[in-house]
Amino acid sequence: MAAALKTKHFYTASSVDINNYWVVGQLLYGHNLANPIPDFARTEFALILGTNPVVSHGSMATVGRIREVLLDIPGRGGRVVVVDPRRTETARLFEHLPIRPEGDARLVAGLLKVIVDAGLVDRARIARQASGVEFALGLVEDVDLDRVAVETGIPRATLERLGRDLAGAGSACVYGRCGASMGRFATLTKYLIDVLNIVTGNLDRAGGWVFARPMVDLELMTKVLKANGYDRWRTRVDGIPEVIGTSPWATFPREVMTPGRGQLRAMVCVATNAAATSPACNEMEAAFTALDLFVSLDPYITDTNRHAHYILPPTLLLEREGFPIFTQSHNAVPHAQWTDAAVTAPPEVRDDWRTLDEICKRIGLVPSPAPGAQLMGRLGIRVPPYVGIDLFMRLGPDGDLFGLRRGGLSRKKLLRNDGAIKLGDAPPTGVLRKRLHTKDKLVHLHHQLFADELRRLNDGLADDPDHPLRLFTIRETRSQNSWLHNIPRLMSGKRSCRLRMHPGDAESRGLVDGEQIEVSSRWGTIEVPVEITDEVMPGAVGLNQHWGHQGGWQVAVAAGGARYNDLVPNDAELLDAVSGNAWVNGIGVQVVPVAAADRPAADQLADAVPAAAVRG
Ligand SMILES: Nc1nc2c(c(=O)[nH]1)N[C@H]1C(S)=C(S)[C@@H](COP(=O)(O)OP(=O)(O)OC[C@H]3O[C@@H](n4cnc5c(=O)[nH]c(N)nc54)[C@H](O)[C@@H]3O)O[C@H]1N2
Ligand SMILES: Nc1nc2c(c(=O)[nH]1)N[C@H]1C(S)=C(S)[C@@H](COP(=O)(O)OP(=O)(O)OC[C@H]3O[C@@H](n4cnc5c(=O)[nH]c(N)nc54)[C@H](O)[C@@H]3O)O[C@H]1N2
Ligand SMILES: [Mo]
Repeated sequence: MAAALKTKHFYTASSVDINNYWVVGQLLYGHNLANPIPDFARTEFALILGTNPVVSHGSMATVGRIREVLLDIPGRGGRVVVVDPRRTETARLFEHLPIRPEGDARLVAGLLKVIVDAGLVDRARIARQASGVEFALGLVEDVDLDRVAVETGIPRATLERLGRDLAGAGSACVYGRCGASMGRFATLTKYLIDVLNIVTGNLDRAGGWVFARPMVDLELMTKVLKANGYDRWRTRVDGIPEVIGTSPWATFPREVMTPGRGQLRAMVCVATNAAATSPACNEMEAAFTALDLFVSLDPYITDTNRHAHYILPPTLLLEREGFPIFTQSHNAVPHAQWTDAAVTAPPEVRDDWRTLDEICKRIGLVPSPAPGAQLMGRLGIRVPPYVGIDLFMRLGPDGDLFGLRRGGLSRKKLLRNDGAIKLGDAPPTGVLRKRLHTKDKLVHLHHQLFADELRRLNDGLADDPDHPLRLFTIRETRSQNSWLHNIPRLMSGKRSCRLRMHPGDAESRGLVDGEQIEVSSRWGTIEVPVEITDEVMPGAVGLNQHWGHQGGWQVAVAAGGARYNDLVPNDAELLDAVSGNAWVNGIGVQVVPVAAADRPAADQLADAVPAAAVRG
């Protein structure tokens, strides 16, 4: 639909946490979606930064039973090192290396420096895989390891040992996700992580940094549709580079509020609660309220679409046919999946694609980027989106070639096979040249912008003395971002939104466990209770994501809590300038007890919650 509208006002949740991957994919491997995955099942050494897979089950790496797969690494004599400001559910099971939030770019640069200085880089091997190797290695020449130690909170000796161990491991993979992707240097961090995987000789090697074997080649599909790319145009108000044809959510409020040609006046939202999940919630809400037309496809009345003119109900996951089009690109065990509806949907709901198609019909659009579909659409033939996916799968390397290849994949065959077929035990290796989209079939490491980013990192990042604690997000097992908070069974037991703080930081502020506190950043203030725990490192504080709901979902609203993203800025100069990812983790906050005079008000607030729910 966005392609048919030829609009630049096309936004996705990836612009909060994944655009850095899309940019590095395009610059290094020649395609946004060409992103290697960690080969945990075969590795000797996994270094994981800013990810809590025991809770999240991984991201940009689709690994079934990921906890067991990781536990098997030390089980067979290998190591897993978890870099995280909090002793998470994952960190508890392995070696934990606490890091100050937003310290990752420096840590990875420091590890590279250690490895280069120790002469552990096999330059000849790497030159066969990549160009610009000297540029990449030269970047870390001036890195000061003592400064890295201060900025990361990781002692220099630990850093040096880690670098040498990583380079010396028979195979290793370095993997960074949300905690390493939602800061001002998200793309630089991701770039350095890939460089580290490459210069340690782990690219395209078993147990290293490998290319998954998907059921549908999304890289090819998006290429055919000319959808992939980076910086082909910039956003109207802030001048932020486009990433795979989309604009960052953080720029949305200014696109609505700033008059002029191209001003955003109407919005269709599919499956997002952006007012809560994107930076600067209040500005997001004001923008949604200011639209001439706001249509939301969502099963709930959420924080976001309570401002909508229309809310259209979708079939839900188990009520519709589906295939994991996005996550299948990162399958650690090659397989294909296509499942049928498991339960019958109520008659008044529709699949999201059908609702969009119906809207498009009424405004004379064919919602497809494919010229073939456009042509058929004009002849009155509407092609469901799965037809295109099935076509690509059937013509793909494992496809049935419309009957020419016996036992090959098709939608029909998968549906007949209980929805899934395994295609192999592990991702293929030795496929680099085949998988690269660059003309010379080399990984391109030379990009001046990363040198500029590193300089920006070294010059900037002064701590704000008024907001000395660094805030980071806590994702929960029984939530899916913002939207499982309305299910009574998932909300049962001891669940609450609270700020986790180290005992030393609490003591210096005179805070007691459980007391109501005020958390403020330069951009906002919220109130929550504090939990004092040495799970969190000194100087950092952790807060659940996406509580403090408003809207018609009464259980969610009654759960109370506060919105993390009220504290988060959306200023253009505070985003990751390269990708537009938001600065969510590592923002400076101050914490004080709720003033004695305010206490009755806070109590009243608690009493008022059920009333708010009823109003909703
Ligand atoms: N149960 C559950 N599963 C989910 C989701 C969910 O909400 N609930 N969401 C899904 C989605 S959309 C995604 S993208 C994935 C995300 O999957 P993950 O990336 O594994 O997600 P998180 O649990 O947020 O892990 C981020 C970790 O980074 C740490 N961290 C924060 N700041 C920093 C930092 O500056 N440096 C470092 N090194 N660490 C830091 C946090 O303490 C946290 O443990 O999970 C998916 N799976
Ligand atoms: N502070 C902070 N902010 C973050 C993050 C963080 O770690 N910390 N994480 C970021 C990340 S990784 C992400 S991915 C974003 C997520 O941001 P969003 O995608 O905006 O968040 P969700 O809560 O997943 O919203 C999903 C919406 O889809 C609806 N829905 C569920 N099923 C269906 C369906 O079948 N059809 C339709 N039409 N709607 C459906 C749900 O009711 C819900 O309203 O948040 C980001 N924001
Ligand atoms: Mo995400």
